[in-house]
Amino acid sequence: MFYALRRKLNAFAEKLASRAQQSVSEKRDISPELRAPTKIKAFFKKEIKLREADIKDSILELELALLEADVNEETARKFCKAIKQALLNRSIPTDNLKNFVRETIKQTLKELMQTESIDIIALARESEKPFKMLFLGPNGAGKTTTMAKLAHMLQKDGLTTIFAASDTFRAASIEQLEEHAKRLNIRVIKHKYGSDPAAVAFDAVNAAKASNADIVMIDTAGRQETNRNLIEELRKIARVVNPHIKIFVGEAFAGKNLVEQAKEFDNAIGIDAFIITKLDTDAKGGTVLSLLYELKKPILFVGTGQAYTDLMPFSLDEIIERIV
Ligand SMILES: Nc1nc2c(ncn2[C@@H]2O[C@H](COP(=O)(O)OP(=O)(O)O)[C@@H](O)[C@H]2O)c(=O)[nH]1
Ligand SMILES: [Mg+2]
Repeated sequence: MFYALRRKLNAFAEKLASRAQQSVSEKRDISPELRAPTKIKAFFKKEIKLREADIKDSILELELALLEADVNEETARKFCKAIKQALLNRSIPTDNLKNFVRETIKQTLKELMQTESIDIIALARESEKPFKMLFLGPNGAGKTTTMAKLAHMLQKDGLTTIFAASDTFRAASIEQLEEHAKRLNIRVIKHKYGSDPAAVAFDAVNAAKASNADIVMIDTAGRQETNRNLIEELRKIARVVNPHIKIFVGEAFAGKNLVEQAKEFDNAIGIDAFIITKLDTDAKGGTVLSLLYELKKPILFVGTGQAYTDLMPFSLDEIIERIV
């Protein structure tokens, strides 16, 4: 038993190390290549201003790095423009030029993606009971799994959850939720397949009130494409139970499509925050940057595997570090 666990841990550590190695070696070189006039100035002065020609190649490499990480084209171009301005308008210390440029790039990216932050555990604690969370997003993104992970996390904080099986559309969705619930000792409110998801959510809220549960998590169906019926369904749930927070769950590697879907959901229903799943896969995470920039909503957590404990706080620094 002990050795099996040790082996598992070692294998995991190796996997992490090889991924870190890979991402470092795969990074593009975004160092500036000083042209003659700037080079000469740099020789004599403590600080210099870069010229467009000095950073042309770095900016191109940066744009490629962003595109390779799945940042969408338009967003990548906007990022590069802002970074170019930041670099051209600044005095750069000549003894630390490469580092300074890299840090300026990272800092500018960070500023472009700044959002408010939400402490969901504190919110849930302070809220009137039950705190109602609506989960939405495309099919297979990880909504149901993420709900289970989050309920597990909140459980450790002493908060009790009730699940609403409001995905009454996809085959086996109710059983999947019940399976998680059984393992975590959580109550599920369900109706039959094909029934009204809003009625399930309504019942779950009442059940929570009756049993003094802290939180209701409402699972919903996703379709491959956003579809009018789905949007209407979600709107109805939102109208009937008036959730405190609407969380869009999306996969890290879904790319441009995900940003478009998130925008559609946001326009139709209003999204308050994101959870991004599958960051343990090969996805570099550029989708996250596009989402943050285009929708300006906080990312509550990221999913990093299939276990209940694979739900981590989001770190913008870490994502940027993967790319530049
Ligand atoms: N590797 C990995 N797989 C995940 C993660 N989150 C969810 N999954 C898997 O993605 C698949 C779809 O998840 P599910 O919760 O059913 O998605 P839903 O259709 O949005 O409810 C399942 O096999 C999950 O185990 C994650 O962070 N990492
Ligand atoms: Mg599901």
